[in-house]
Amino acid sequence: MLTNPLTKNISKENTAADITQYLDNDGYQGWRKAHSMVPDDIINLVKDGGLRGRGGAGFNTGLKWSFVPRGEGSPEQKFVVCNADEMEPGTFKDRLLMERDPHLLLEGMAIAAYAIGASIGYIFIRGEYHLAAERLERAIEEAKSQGLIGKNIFDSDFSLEIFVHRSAGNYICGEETALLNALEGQRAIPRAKPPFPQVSGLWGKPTVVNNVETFCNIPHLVAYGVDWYRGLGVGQDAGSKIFGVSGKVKNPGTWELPMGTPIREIIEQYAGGMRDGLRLKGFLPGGGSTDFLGPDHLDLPMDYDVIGKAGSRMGTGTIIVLDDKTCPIGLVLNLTQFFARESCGWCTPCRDGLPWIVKVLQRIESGEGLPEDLELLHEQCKRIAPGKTFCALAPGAAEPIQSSLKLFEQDYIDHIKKGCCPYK
Ligand code: L3W
Repeated sequence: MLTNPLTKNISKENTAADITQYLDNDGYQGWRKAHSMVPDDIINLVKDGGLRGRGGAGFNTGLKWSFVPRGEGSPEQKFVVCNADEMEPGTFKDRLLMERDPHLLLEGMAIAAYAIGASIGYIFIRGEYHLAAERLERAIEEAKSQGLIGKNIFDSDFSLEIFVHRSAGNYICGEETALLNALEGQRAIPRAKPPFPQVSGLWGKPTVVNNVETFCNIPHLVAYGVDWYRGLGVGQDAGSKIFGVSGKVKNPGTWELPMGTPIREIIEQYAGGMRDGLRLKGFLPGGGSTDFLGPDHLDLPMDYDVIGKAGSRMGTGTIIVLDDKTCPIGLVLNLTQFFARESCGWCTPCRDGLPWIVKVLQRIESGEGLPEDLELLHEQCKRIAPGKTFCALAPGAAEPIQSSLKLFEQDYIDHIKKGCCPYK
């Protein structure tokens, strides 16, 4: 039975699946099957499959779809939106899917649109992803020419148009409500939730926003069913996942593996372990806005709740490895500079708090830190904790800072005591 549904069309030889290759490899079978089903049954199937959002938060996808109002009195116009604004530091999994197998994403979006009754879909894609955008635009034309999207699909009264929208930039556009504002041509600032987009989203209409990889899980889940899908995972969570590793490992990259794959296996077996002469000092399990874990956590399975209980988040599942010859404060400074730059400026703790943290980290890194700076950093992290800001950007930025203060406290102290960066 198929174990790599996300990457089965991706190989070294196959640089991008066109529609002929895609159809020859059972492409659009999930969509054909879904179209013969009652929409509520599709939503229940996705819910029971246990698919959790792959954009970072891990919310149950079918549950999200079930919040869209249906039946009499519900708005006629609904939207399905793909969050393809992949900008999380260290994260490069959606790019692979869009560049190499664009029809898989379109098929997943078509099923989602049919399930919630949407007739328009948007792919909101990071501006720098030129190749992915071009391949998606080509794939949309191919799918239209085969009657798989467009008007009166499979001779039914269901029609669906999908558009690629290139982002003008900024990480905050990956926050789903800022993304919707950006799509509407407004300033990309987050909206208050509730109401959630499923009820009031694009132009105030019910809208489902899912990440690229989340949509890509849908076609095979529908085609092969809940038991098969759940069986793909080897831990608590269902399905497979594109995991990745960056940092000073021998073989950085991405691999489709079962949910629940142990971290050690991903880093040592797939990423080839640390480069010669280096030791693993810690790692961020799922992108730059997650808490550091240490070598003691290497045997944990990559499952959302397990990583959550260990004090971090699985996030995007793309691990950033820190070695013992790289300055942890330099790494944290680099990440914080990114988040400070990408803040939309809407709320004060994020707009002013992150640049302040950058200043403190800079002076510690350059050897001009003061003993009281550690307490100051702890305080600042509390001021951008969840609930203190308008969206998850600043609380996410705080995660590597606060965890580095715990795990690598001695490094901070050494910088301050020695008056220089001991790694240089
Ligand atoms: C209805 C409720 N819906 C939650 C939905 C919500 C959203 C999803 C997750 O992002 C991390 C952040 C970044 N009724 C609901 C509900 N939902 N409760 O579930 O929601 P939430 O609030 O847990 O997380 P979030 O603030 O959306 C949390 C990262 O995700 N992030 C995402 C970026 C993704 C991309 C991408 O896919 N390309 O850029 C943005 O901030 O790491 O820490 O859909 O509506 N009671």
